[in-house]
Amino acid sequence: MDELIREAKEKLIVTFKSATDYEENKDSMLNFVNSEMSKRPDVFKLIGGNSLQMMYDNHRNHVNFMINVFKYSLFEMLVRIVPWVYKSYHNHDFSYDYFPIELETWKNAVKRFLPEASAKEINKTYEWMIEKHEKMVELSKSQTAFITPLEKKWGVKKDRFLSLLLNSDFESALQLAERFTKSKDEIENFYLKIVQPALYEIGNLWENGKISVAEEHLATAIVGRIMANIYRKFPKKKGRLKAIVASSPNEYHELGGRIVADLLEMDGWDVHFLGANVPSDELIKLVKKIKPKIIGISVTMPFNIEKAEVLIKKIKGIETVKSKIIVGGIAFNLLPSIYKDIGADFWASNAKEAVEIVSMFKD
Ligand code: B12
Repeated sequence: MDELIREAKEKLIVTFKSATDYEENKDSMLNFVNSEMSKRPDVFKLIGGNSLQMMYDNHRNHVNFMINVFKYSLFEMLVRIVPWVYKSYHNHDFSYDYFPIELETWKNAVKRFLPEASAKEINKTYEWMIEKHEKMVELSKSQTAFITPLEKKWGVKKDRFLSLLLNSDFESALQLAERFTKSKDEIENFYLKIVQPALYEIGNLWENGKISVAEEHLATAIVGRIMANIYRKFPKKKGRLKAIVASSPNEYHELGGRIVADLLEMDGWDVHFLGANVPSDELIKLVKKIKPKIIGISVTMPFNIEKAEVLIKKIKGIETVKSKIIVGGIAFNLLPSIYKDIGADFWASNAKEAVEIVSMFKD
């Protein structure tokens, strides 16, 4: 992995002009790739028993992810994410052969729709990815998923909570939560040492094809209900310490941001938590209205980093508001330094760290 990262960073260079050309032609390329791939007589051999829609979704995620890779030179992230993509799609019935064919089709799309010089530059990356196909297959087999190292006592509690989620046993999961959330510190531990690692494991089980999307949704819904119960327990302060926490546009993961929002609120902040996929313009209106001291933006999927950047630029452009922006979520945990490139003021790897960082703005 390290060797590949070094090689990718050294060899793959994309200028701003080529990255912009790629982004501007994204829809034409996407339509082309969808159409070419679905016309293939062997398409269902390549994508297994899945629907064409699942392949189209993958292509949309691909183009959005590559926009981020080219714009911010995220070649390290590319090397880290590709084996994961191979692994999770292969575990959901896609053939490994699908990937080089798909990449070759993207290469053709780039050649067809981009100006010659940009196409040449961008296609160096696609050629490199095709060349490294076997290596990526190998890496995808040894990829370790999202594992949180925990002390034994927390590991036991997390396992118990996880099994209740998997059995869809809301009542027992709520009882467990009630037992471990009697104080501020306990609530923090419950979220960071039980809920978060349990959800990461739910994701691993889905990635490995061991549970269905429905079971993953059920588990998430139970966690949402439990969080609502815990939220009612702690006193809320209204006042000058205003904060907004939201997931970026197109970001459907909201529980991480919600934990950040709740821990901030327990720490005395007056938090407006907006949840998933918040449209930029609506967020801007709220920022102008309440003028928060801090704004937290959550991004899980690397393909949404660019959306977060656009949002941050809009917020920083408001003359009447001087909010500090802190970002977090799995996308940044994979490559923390990117937060500076997109104009954020701070990054925190988890909710506890987020509370500590922004506490300097409490006075
Ligand atoms: C539940 C879930 C969903 C739900 C989300 C529902 C909801 N209401 O939130 C739904 C079904 C919508 C979903 C969709 C998808 N998901 Co999903 N999902 C998950 C899952 C299982 C749990 C997410 C979660 O809540 N984690 C727990 C929270 C507490 O952890 P956290 O987000 O990291 O948050 C902490 C820190 O990161 C930080 N933090 C988070 N936000 C912020 C914000 C600020 C300001 C700060 C300072 C800090 C901070 O503090 C938090 C608390 O400590 C994860 C597994 C995982 N590893 O997380 C997969 C996972 C994230 N999903 C994944 C994928 C692939 C997808 C989809 C692309 C699936 C698909 N094929 O459609 C879509 C993408 C949709 C989109 N456009 O966003 C992958 C991502 C892989 C990758 N390498 O990037 C994961 C990792 C699963 C896996 N193992 O493969 N998903």
